[in-house]
Amino acid sequence: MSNWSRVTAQQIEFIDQLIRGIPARSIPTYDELPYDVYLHKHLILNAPFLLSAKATSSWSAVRDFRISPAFQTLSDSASASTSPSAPNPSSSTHKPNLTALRRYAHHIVPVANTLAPQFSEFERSERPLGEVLDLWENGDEAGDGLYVKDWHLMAEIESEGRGVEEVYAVPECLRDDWLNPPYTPASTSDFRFTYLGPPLTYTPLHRDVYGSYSWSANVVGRKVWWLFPPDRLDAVKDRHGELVFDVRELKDEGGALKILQEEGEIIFVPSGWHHQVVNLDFCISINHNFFASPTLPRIYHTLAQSQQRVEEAIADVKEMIIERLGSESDAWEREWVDEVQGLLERDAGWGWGGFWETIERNVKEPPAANFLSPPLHMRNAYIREVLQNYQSGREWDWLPATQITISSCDILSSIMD
Ligand SMILES: O=C(O)CCC(=O)C(=O)O
Repeated sequence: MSNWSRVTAQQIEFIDQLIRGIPARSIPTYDELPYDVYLHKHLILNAPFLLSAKATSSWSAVRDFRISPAFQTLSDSASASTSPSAPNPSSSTHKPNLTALRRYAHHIVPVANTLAPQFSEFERSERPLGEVLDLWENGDEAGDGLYVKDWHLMAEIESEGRGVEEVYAVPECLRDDWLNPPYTPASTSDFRFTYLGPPLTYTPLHRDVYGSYSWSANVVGRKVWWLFPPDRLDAVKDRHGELVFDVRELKDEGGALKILQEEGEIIFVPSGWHHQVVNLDFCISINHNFFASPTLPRIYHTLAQSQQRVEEAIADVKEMIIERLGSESDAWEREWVDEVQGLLERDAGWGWGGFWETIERNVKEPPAANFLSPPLHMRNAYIREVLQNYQSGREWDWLPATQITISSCDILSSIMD
C-alpha cells in the first residue's frame, strides 16, 4: 500500500473544501510568454503570473516522475480536468512514480516533518532519499507529513557528472537568472530546489532568500498558494508583530491572493512577496529562487535592512569596540564594519562582498542571450542605481574588496552602454 492511499476520507473532504474556497484565478496564465511581456508586465512591475502546463510538457521529469494514467486505478483517474479559472475539487492529477525517483535514493535530502511544527520551523532531519521513499511506498505511518524540501537535486546531478536535462529545462523567459549556474554566490551550492511530499504537507508563510523572485513548477500534483504583496503584511502579523506560521489560522486567511496551481503549471512569485503553500495531492515540484537586474534595487534594500537589523541586535558590541580602541582613530570603525559583515553573512546568507561579486560575474558572463535579458542600457541603469546608494554609505569606504569588484563592474557596464 502506498502512502497516498493513507489519505483519510476526512482529509479528502478537507482538501475539497480548501479548493472550493479558492476564487477564480485573477492573475494571467500564459501558454506563450514573450520576453518583452515578461519583462515589462512582471519583472519590472513585480507582478505574479502562471505559465500553463505547456511550459513543462517536454520535461524529462514530467515523463519519468508521473505514473501514466494507464497504470492508475479507475478511482484514481475518475474525474475530468478543469479550466484553470474555475477550480474543481476533483480535478485529476497523476500519481508520483516513486520507483523512478529511486535513481536518486542515495542522495541525502533535507526532510521537514510538517506534523511537528517547532516554533517558527518544522522538525528537520537529513536522510537518504531511499529511506523516505521506503516509508511512503510501504505506507508506513512514520512517512505521514514528511516533506522533502530544498533538495539540491540539480547540483547533485551535476556533481555526479551529468546534466540537468535528465530532469528539466528552464523556460526561455526565466533564463536571465543571476543566482544559479553559470554563477551562484559562494554562500551555497545553488538555489535550484526539488520538493516532494504527500497531500497536505506544506510550507509555512515566508519570504524568499535575499528578497529574490521565485518560480515553481508542479511536475506532479496541485498546490494552493497564498500570496501577500508587501503592503498587505500587517494582516498576517500576530499581536506581537510577528508573522504567523500558518495563515489558515487567520480570519479570511489574511486577505491573501489565493491561487490554485494545476499540475504542470509554473507560478512566478514576485520579489519580497510573502507566501504559503499547501500540497493538495502527492506533489513533486521544482523551483528556483532567482533575480535579474530589475530586482537589484529590491535585493539591495533587503540586504541594507538585514544589515540594519544586525547592527541593532549587536549595538552593545559597538560600544565595547569603541571602549577598547577609543573613538579618535578609525580603528574601531574598521573592526565594527568587519564584525557586522561577518554576522550579516551568517544571518542573511551573504554580505556586500557577495552582492557585488554576483553583479560582477553576471555582467561579465550574462546567463541569458540578449533577447532574453533586459536591454543593456536598462540593466546598467539598475546597476548604477544601487551603486549610487552604496557609494553614499559607510561600507564603500570601509570594504576595499568591494571597491575593487565594483570598479570592474562599473567600468564594464559603462563601456557596454
Ligand atoms: O512548494 C512549496 O512547498 C514551497 C515553494 C516556495 O515557497 C517557493 O517556490 O518559493
